[in-house]
Amino acid sequence: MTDTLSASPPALSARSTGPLTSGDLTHYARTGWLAARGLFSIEEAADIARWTEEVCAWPEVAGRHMVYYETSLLDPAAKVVQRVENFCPYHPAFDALVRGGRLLAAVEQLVGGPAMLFKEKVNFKKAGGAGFEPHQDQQAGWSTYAPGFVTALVSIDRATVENGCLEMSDAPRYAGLIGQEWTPLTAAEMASFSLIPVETEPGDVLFFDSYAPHGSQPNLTDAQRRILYLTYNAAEYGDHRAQYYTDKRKSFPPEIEREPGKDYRFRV
Ligand SMILES: O=C(O)CCC(=O)C(=O)O
Ligand SMILES: [Fe+2]
Repeated sequence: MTDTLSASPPALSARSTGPLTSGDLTHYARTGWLAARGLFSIEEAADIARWTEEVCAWPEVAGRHMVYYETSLLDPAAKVVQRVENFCPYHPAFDALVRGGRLLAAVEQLVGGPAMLFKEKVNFKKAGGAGFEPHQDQQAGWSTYAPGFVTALVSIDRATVENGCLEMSDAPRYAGLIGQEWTPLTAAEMASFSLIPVETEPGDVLFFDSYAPHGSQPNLTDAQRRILYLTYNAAEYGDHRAQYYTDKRKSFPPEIEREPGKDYRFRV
């Protein structure tokens, strides 16, 4: 495990101009993540919340945006939306926010050059929504597409310890996998660090790389905790978004596209 410990960021150096400060870049280089407080205003966060409601109101059609459900931990009779993916092609305002402006500029500072969108999703974590076992996002088979990614977490609602905010590693930045693909981190793999809750307000953006260990608790409150997750890779590694969603539709399709009787399991 120690051979994947890195004091300096892998491969690419940070760009100096953009919305992130040199203090932000230093924090990211040291830990693999950083919290950019108030990157979006309350008004902008309200726009994002409204667009999210628009996306939720769309009728589900096979082959289009992808809606996933879970059973509420608070009410076994309630099936609730867990997440929606692949909506940018159908929502121009969301698309402009995600593929341009401050978010892309910040990500390009972090990767040190042009960046491409890899995937986009909203995790709803409705009342009774499950938590996430500690993992590195790269464990979800992402190495097929690129050697590393940066995710921007945009808080739509306030995310707190009570409703299952993200928890980030207090370890120095990792430059590689510390666990196995397709399975959460084990206690032994997490022996040298702890996960620290990072609460976020609407408009805050938490950037983290795909080797930064993280997880979250369930939401046992009575209100949803919506978070937008936007994942990018350095453009030099190519544009893999369409292939990623083609592959995901096959391996873990949204419910509307599933074959009856077949067992589909979320792994990491
Ligand atoms: O939304 C959360 O609480 C964590 C989500 C996460 O880590 C993921 O979807 O990879
Ligand atoms: Fe994750």
